[in-house]
Amino acid sequence: MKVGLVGFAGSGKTTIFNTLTGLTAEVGGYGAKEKANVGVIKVPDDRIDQLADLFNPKKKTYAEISFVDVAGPQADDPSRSESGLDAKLVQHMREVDALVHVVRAFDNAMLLQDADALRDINNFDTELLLTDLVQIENRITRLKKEKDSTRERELLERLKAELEAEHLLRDVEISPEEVALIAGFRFLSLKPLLVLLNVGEEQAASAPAAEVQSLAAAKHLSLIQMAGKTEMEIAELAPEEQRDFLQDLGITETARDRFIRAAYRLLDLISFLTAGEDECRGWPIKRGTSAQKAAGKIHSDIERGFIRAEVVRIEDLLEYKSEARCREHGKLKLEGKEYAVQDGDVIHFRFNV
Ligand SMILES: Nc1nc2c(ncn2[C@@H]2O[C@H](COP(=O)(O)OP(=O)(O)OP(=O)(O)O)[C@@H](O)[C@H]2O)c(=O)[nH]1
Ligand SMILES: [Mg+2]
Repeated sequence: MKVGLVGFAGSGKTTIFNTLTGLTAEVGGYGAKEKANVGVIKVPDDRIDQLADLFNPKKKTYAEISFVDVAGPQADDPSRSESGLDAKLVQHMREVDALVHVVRAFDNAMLLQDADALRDINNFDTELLLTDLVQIENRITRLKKEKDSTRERELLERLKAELEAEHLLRDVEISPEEVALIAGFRFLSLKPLLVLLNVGEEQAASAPAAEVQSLAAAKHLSLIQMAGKTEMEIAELAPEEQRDFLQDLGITETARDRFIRAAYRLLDLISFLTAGEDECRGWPIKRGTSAQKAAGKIHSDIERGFIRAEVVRIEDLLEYKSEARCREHGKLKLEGKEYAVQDGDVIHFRFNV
């Protein structure tokens, strides 16, 4: 899963990037377009460790989340509305599966404007919307020149009207076939978006402000709150020390763990597992993914030659200690292509080569 940390200059993207990745990229650039920060984390999963205790594999492989953090536009730059978002920033945003909008909710004397989460959430969404609108208009002009009046043009005209009515594409009803038709555009306002409120230390353990919660609810946005700077300092400590500092703040879970849960919820991800002497591994997939499609995560050959999935529940495998004993106790199920894979299924795929 690839996530982009986006938002206005000085909102704390690089600070959050450091908190989540444990890296030490330089903060305080204030919109200076230095190169993007890139980092990867492994998603902790006890179930992989438990399987590894059973199978003694050569390697354990956890799911990964990769982050890209690019300097943001100035929140108070009046020329921005004409020039739009920086092309390089847009390019980075196109490539990710989800956007995390880091919103400044702490005061900072270096910045002219006071913190105003509602303003920034609305303004950033408008930037996404305008970027999509320009892209759609360019494409429609092109199709008109080619005297093209296909399904694509009809759909783009409809989406254009929605954007002009200030509806973000993520809020517009688009059928799966239509989604496939426009997938190549990688529209920004269609991407799942998580709002990350970056607050001062004194609010580290409190819930997001009521008015921000209402806005998020009205806009169907997921919301998470973090005291970025404090949690970055904590993330730099040894794990044993981290717990004490978090407890003092009234927080029970690290910023990273909270973030991972929010990201999985946002993208509606679950994990199935594979286990053997070579490797024990977790595979994130969207909830409801069919067994055949899930097989494709491992290798396209397995998807193509899919015969069946042999499925045991992780609890049963841990209890009976082997697939053979699970089979003896009726705990191994044979499932076909269409089976909707469940979180915690341990799967062995049978396929033709
Ligand atoms: N008080 C406080 N300061 C913070 C917090 N998060 C970031 N800062 C400070 O705000 C300034 C900007 O933080 P950055 O993480 O560099 O912001 P950014 O979003 O990466 O900014 P650009 O890359 O310039 O777009 C730095 O001086 C940080 O130390 C926070 O939660 N509380
Ligand atoms: Mg930065």
